[in-house]
Amino acid sequence: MTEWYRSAVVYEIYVRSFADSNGDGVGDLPGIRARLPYLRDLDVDGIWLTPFFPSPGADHGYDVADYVDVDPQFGTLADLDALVADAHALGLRVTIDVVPNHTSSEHPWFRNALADPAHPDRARYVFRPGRNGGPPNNWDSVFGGPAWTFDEPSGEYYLHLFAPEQPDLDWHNPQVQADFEDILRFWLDRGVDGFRIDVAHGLFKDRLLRPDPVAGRAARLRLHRRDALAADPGVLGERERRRPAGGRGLDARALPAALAWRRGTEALRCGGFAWRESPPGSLVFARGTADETVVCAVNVEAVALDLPEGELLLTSEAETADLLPPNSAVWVRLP
Ligand SMILES: [Ca+2]
Repeated sequence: MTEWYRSAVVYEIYVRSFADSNGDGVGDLPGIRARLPYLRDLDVDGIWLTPFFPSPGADHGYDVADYVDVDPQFGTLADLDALVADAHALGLRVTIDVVPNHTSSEHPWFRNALADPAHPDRARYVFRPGRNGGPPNNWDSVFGGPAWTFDEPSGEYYLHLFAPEQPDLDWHNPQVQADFEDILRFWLDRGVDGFRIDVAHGLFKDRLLRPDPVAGRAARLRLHRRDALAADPGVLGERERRRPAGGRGLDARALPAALAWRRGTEALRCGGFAWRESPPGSLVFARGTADETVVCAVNVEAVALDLPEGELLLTSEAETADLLPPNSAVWVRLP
């Protein structure tokens, strides 16, 4: 298998809004398919489709009720097959979201788990008795509040790192691991080239569910992760494209130039990755080869920071001088 994804520029498509083929006001798979030539002309290597699976929509499709089907508002499995075939004919890879940290509370597994505490599907989730009249531990939901919801009929709590409608799966359970092997195989057999794994960093919880010594950490981690994502040029281009004309930073006309810059920078195509020391409120990482090192600095705080020394390659702010403005990012080639 080739490791095409290591240097690929992937265009994220939010399925609901990208292109509506039938005029019902909701983006859909046939709409994306019709615009594949436009995406090829942007010179990207592939696309990433956000979740299009049947879902009640508690978290924009990141609450999946059926992992191996297409939500009717977005199309059908046949539409997906046609999209993949056309993309491949144009030389575009197709990656799709897989959401393995949690299911929808409407997934049949969770319905079974709630309906009967003795049902084997209950072991796919994390149900625990409370402690001292409260939840099993002090973990917070990324969306705010406790990461536990009380299931009154059984007298136990269930874990959800996100919304209560997104119960977490127990990845220590081999059945869950086998379930997702089957799900990945289903889509690979349909020709999908790869997956973007949602919440990949959070699948395996501490088996002992020990308390977090830093209360409230989940919400802060999320804030920083979002800003770090925006620091990647491939993502930055898409983010900036959505800004209205006349807004600050890059716009659609700058995207091909940003992609060309990325392809021409050896350190970004095949360099290693390392975090660097950085002041509080900032993130700095480097990618480099023996000949070249580029550094990305992200300022997530409200104060301006000194720019790294070197040649300024790309910035999210037009006015960057010697300081990195609040809520901005730069790429710098080190001398
Ligand atoms: Ca539509």
